[in-house]
This record gives sequence, structure tokens and C-alpha cells, in this order.
Amino acid sequence: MQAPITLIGAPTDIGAGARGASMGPEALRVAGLAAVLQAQGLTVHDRGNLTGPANPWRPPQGGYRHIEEVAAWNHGLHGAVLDELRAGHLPIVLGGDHCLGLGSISAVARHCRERHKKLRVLWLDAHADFNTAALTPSGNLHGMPVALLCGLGPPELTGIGGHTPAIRPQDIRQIGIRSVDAGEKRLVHEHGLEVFDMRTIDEMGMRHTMELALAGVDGDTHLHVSFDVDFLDPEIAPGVGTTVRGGPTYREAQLCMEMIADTGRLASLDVMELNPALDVRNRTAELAVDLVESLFGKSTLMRKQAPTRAT
Ligand SMILES: [Mn+2]
Repeated sequence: MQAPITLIGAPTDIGAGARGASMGPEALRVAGLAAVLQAQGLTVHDRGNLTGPANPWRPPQGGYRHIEEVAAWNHGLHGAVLDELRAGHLPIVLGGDHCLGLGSISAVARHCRERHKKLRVLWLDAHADFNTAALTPSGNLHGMPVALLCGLGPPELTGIGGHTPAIRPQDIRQIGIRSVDAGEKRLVHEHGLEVFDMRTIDEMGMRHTMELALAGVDGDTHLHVSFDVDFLDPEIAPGVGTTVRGGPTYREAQLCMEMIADTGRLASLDVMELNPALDVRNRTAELAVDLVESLFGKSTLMRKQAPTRAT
């Protein structure tokens, strides 16, 4: 039985370096997110948008921009995601910039601790988002959520959810990475994050990459996908604030989503960084919805069974 889905809008760009991701939730709704999921026989409830502080557009203070506002948004999101998980629902967070991964994933991790479930986070992104104030001059917190989840950063952010660190580096697999700062790279290595960067995907293909990223996922696993839309190649997904050339193609992205769907373990999802102010006729939102549809099992397969996987 597929859990009922709850859509949670988090309309803010509080952690970003460009304004506009605050319009992401509505663009995803306009692109028909609820309808395509319902067409697959899923139950979908849209609980509307969370509210939080406005974006004051200040420079960094103590190395971080908008730390209080980021904490407020993430506390609100943490509570909303946790409520949905405890009710047996499958939350889809409509971002919003990727600093919101902190509130969402800290709630998922807390739920996994309460239910003694194994956590696997797939972080689909052009960036590792493993920065700290010491490493980044911008202070934009959307470049830091993975580091914050792993306990690196100020306590008012790392402590959201009451458990520091919220997750362990071995709980997460990063896919599609192609833009990492030098200092950030060092930190990623120090903490032993498993990264499937674009070179890996080029060399071994998306299929083998996903087999590795999903290895060990079993019936006890809560699988969370944090989908930063800048994961996709900007040729097909221009509507994001931090485009990086050389991302997955449409087919590679579809295969990625379909292989996640095949596990049957997807239990929560973030769709982040969609920026309608930079989009072209909402096509990036429509693409994101198309991919979410595949993530929930709409397959392009004409054959009855997938070929046996090489192990
Ligand atoms: Mn990101």
C-alpha cells in the first residue's frame, strides 16, 4: 500500500544567492504536480505553504547570511515534515532553496531514529553543499545543508531536531556533483562522503552509478531523495539560480528516477531550488514534475520486466 502523499510548500529563498526560489512551490503546482501523482492512483493532499520570515537581503554576519531566518524556516519545516511522517504520510517538500534540506532531512532522520529504520539519503545536486563559513565567502546557507546535517556549523542550525549530528556521512550518497570548492573538497574527503560525481556517471553510466548508490537499501530502509533541480543539465533545466554545465541529460535523469522508484523504498522527497524568475515558460517546473512522476513509478519501460541487474 502506497502511503498518502502530502505536499508541503516552503516558499523562501532565504539561503540563496539569487532571489526567486520562493516562487518554486507555486510553479510546481501550476505544472500539475498533484494531478500527475493522482493520475497514478496515489492519494495526494496539499497542505499549502508554510510561512516564515521575509528575506531581508543582508550581507553575511559572522560568516552566515540570514542565520536567524534560516533557523526559523527550518524549524517550521522540521515540524511539518515530522508530523506527516508520524501520521504515516509521504511528505514532498516544495522548495524553496536548498537550505531547507536541513529542516526536512533532520525530521526524516529523527523519524528513522524513533522507528529504528535505516536512513539512506540520495542528494541529487550539481554541488556538494558541504560548505562552512570558514570555506565560503558568500555565507549563503543553501551551500551548507549537508555540512550542517553532519554537525558542522553553528549550533542554532546543527541542533534543529534535537540531535547533533542529525545524520552521519555514511547515510548519504551524492549524485551528479560537478562544482565543489577546493576547501569544500577537502572537507568532503575528510568526512568520507560517498560522492558519485559527473565523471563517475560519464565513466560508468547512470545505471551502474545508481546500483552503487542504492546498494544496501532494503525493506528496513527509509529512502529520502533531496532533488536540487540544478542536478540537471542547464540545457534542459534553465530555471535555477546556480546552473553548472555538464549535468545529467533527460534520459540519464529519467533512469536515475526510475531506478529509485524500482526500490519501492522512497518515503520522503524534497524538490529544491526551482527558480521561476529564471525559467522559460515554466519548462523547468514541468520537467521537475515529469521526473517526480517517474520517481513515483511512471515507467517508460515497454517490456514487462527489467533485465536482471549485473551484481
Ligand atoms: Mn543544493
